[in-house]
Amino acid sequence: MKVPSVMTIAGSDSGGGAGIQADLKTFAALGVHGCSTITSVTSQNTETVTNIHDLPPENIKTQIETVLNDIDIKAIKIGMLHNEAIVKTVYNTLKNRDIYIVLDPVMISEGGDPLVTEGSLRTIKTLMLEISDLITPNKEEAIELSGKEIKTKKDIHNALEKIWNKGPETIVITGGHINGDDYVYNGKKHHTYKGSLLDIQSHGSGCTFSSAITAYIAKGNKPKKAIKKAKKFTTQAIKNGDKIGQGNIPVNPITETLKQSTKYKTQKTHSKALKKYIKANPTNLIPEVGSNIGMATKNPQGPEDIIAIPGRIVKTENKVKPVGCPKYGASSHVARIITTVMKHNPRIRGALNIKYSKEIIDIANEIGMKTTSFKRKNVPEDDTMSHGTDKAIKKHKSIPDLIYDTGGHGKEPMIRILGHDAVEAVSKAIKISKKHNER
Ligand code: PXL
Repeated sequence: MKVPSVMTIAGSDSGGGAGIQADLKTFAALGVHGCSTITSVTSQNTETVTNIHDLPPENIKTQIETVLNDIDIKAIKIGMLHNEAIVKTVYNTLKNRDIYIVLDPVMISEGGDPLVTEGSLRTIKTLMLEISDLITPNKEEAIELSGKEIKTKKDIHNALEKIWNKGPETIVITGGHINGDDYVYNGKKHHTYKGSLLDIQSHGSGCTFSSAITAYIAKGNKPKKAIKKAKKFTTQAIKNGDKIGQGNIPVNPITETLKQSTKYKTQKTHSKALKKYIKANPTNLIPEVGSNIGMATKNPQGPEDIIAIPGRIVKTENKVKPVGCPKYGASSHVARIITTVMKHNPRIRGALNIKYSKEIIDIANEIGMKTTSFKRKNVPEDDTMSHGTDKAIKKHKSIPDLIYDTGGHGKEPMIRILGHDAVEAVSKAIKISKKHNER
C-alpha cells in the first residue's frame, strides 16, 4: 500500500527545532510522505529569531498548486503565516479544495519573538478559521482567537465554543501553558485529555503536535483519536530533546522511532543467540540457578533496554530449555552486569552466565580466552553484580572474555561470559562446552 502524502505550509526554522524542520521530521517518523510549502525563512537559533524573510505570495501559491496538481495530499498542516498577503494567498489557494486542514495558529516564538504581523493575525482570525477543520491553539493563542480571558476551566470551555463558531470542526487548546491537559471541543461535547507538565523549556512542540495530528488524520484516524496519538507522540519528542544550543530545547520527533528500531534489531540478534544455544545444547554449562542470555540496545537508558529470558534457561531431561519468551527488562541481574561492562566499553553489549568449575576456567584459559574474577566478600552485598563486574574489569585493566566468582554463603559460584553481542557471548560458551565434553 502506498504511504499517505501530507503537506506542511509553514516557516523555516534555521535552528532546526520548529517550523518546517519539525514538521518534516514528524511526518517521516510517522511514516507519511511529507511535502512542504515554505512561507518565510527565519534566521533563528534556540534563543532568538534575528530575521524573517517572507517568500513572494506568487511563489507560495505555486508551491502549493504544483504539489496538489500531482500528489494526492490527504491532509495539510498550516503553521507560520507571517503577513497578510501570505494569509490571503494560502486562503485563496485552498478555499475551494476539499482537503483536511489542521491549523497551528502560530503567533510568537518560544523565545518571545513575534512570528506574525497585526494584519496577518486579523486575517488568520477570519479567513484561516473559516477554512480549517481542526486547530491547535495554546492558551495565549486561544485568548487571542476567542477574545476571552482564560483563568478557569469554564473560561477554557467558553473560549473553545467561541472559536468553534468561527469555523473549525475540532479545536484543541493545548495544555503546555496550562496544566498539561489538552482541552478538546467538537461542537458536541467537551473532552479533557490528561497530560502532565514537563519541566522542559522545549522548542517546536506545537509544530510537532499539529504535524502529528495531520499525519494521523492522513493515516485514517478520526480527529479525536489523531489528537490522542499526537499528544503521546509529542510528549516523547519533548522528552527526547537534547540541549542542542544555549536556549530552548528542540523537540526530537525521530528518536522514539529509532529506539524502537534498535530494540527490534537487538531482539533479533538475541533470538539468534538463544537458538544457537538451544541447538548446541550445552547441558554441562547450566548452573543450579539457571543460565540467562542478555543483550542491551546501543545506548541503553535503563534495564528496560536490556533483553533477557524471564525464567532463565534451565536443564530438563538433558536438554537446555528457556523458561519464557525473551523480554526487555526481564532480568535486573543481567542488566546490572551489562550496564557495568558498557560503562567501560559501550560496544560490549552481550552477556551470558554459566556454571562455574575450576575445570571450565582452565579450559577457557587454554583456548586463549581472557579470564578474571572478583571475590563476593570484597564487594557490597546490595549490588554484587555491578560492584563485582566493575572490580573485575578494573583489576584486569580491560574487558575480559569472562568474569567469575567462586561463590559465597548460600551463593552459587558463577561465570559470566561477555561479547560484543549475545551471539558472540553464546559462541564463546559453546566453544568451552565442546572442549569440556571432549575431556
Ligand atoms: O513554534 C512556532 C513556530 C512556528 N514556525 C516557525 C517557528 C516557530 C517558533 O519558533 O520558528 C518557523
